[in-house]
Amino acid sequence: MRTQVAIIGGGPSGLLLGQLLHRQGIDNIVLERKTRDYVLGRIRAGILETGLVDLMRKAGVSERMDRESFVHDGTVITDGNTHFEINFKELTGDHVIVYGQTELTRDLYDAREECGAQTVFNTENVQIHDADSDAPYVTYEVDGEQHRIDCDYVAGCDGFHGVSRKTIPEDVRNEYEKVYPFGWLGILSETPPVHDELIYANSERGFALCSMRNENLSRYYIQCSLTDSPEDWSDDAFWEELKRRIPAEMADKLVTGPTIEKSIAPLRSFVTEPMRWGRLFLCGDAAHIVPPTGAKGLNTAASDIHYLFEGLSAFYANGDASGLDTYSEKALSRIWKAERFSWWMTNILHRFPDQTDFDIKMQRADLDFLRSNRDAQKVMAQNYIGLPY
Ligand code: RFL
Ligand code: PHB
Repeated sequence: MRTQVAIIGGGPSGLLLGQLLHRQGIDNIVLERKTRDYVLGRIRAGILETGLVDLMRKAGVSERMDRESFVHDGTVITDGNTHFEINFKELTGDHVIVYGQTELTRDLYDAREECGAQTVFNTENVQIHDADSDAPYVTYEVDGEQHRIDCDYVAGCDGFHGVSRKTIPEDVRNEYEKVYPFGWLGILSETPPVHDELIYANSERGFALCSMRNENLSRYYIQCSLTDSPEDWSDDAFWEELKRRIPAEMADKLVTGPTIEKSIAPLRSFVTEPMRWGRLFLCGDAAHIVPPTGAKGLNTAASDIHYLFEGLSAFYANGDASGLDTYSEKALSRIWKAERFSWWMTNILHRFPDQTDFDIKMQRADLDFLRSNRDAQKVMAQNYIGLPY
């Protein structure tokens, strides 16, 4: 088989790139290790920046998102029993939207099927060959049978555990990592959200987040120990702990009910440099991870896709390779700022096991400054709604 761009990974990064390229008449094949249903079963991000929304529109897949998503003009931050609002709209003129990653991915799969672009599921043993030559190719197996795709470029969109990043030789790769000493226990429940904006809560008992998917679907998280497993937490225990971590007036309004999903995610900051090696380009979680506190994971994946798409479009339109040559530099410059923001949000809102009284005073001072200083709020809002591409 031959294609112009071989895309490894059928998560949001790979699918969005595939759709943008397809609209531009650039042939591509997506290789996905799992099934469509498996990918759609993963409950992940919920907050989309305008940059990602615009890319979905450009890819022609925004119809349902435009209809069903919810605009959020601000967010609430709590410190113990007190709270304050960061009003994105007033501070920046922009907003974020709530639209689940699951729905976004479903829209992209539907569009891909509709336009007849090729996706191969259940691929095993994917290998990228000769990425540092002019003639790269990808091999993989399905049901024990070996296949080969010759291509011009390979987009490594296969997430943190994929093969693409590891294809770059170790002596070329620089990896930067910070692993946090706690996780997030997340639940989904068919209950109305406790508030119409997200609540990021700092409490003595640890962090909590009240998020949502729609008027009757809430997403809540609490900071938990890395040794916990979801089975350790009954629904009642989860709700009780969440109530203790948010201000009493909010806890009183919380509607509880059975959970329909419960999982634990570890928190990590990670960046690999460079994001390009020869004709291989890394995008999204394959190249970088942020702790979810700043809601930046999917949104940084989107900015990578923007830069790569612009580079590939210019190359196929008129042979101009300058966008591809500067891909890694441009993507990383934005990534590091999102890394900083996510790290900062994580630091000011969580309890750390080795935190001293001094550290807690510093956290309080940071929150107090944010509560009372409009410039600090503006910086926070600019980062949250997403830095320009
Ligand atoms: P994905 O989604 O991991 O998709 C990679 C795909 O590649 C496939 N794959 C392979 N395919 C072929 N061959 C191989 N060898 C392969 N190895 C892997 C996988 O099966 C998969 O389908 O990466 P992608 O596309 O870069 O997307 C990144 C986002 O999924 C991720 O950054 C976000 O979910 C992070 N995130 C959030 N991001 C936000 O922007 N806003 C949020 O509110 C937000 N909340 C979250 C989050 C992530 C979370 N978890 C569980 C990590 C909340 C949570 C709890
Ligand atoms: C979510 O709704 O899943 C969500 C929202 C905001 C975050 C992280 C996760 O910062």
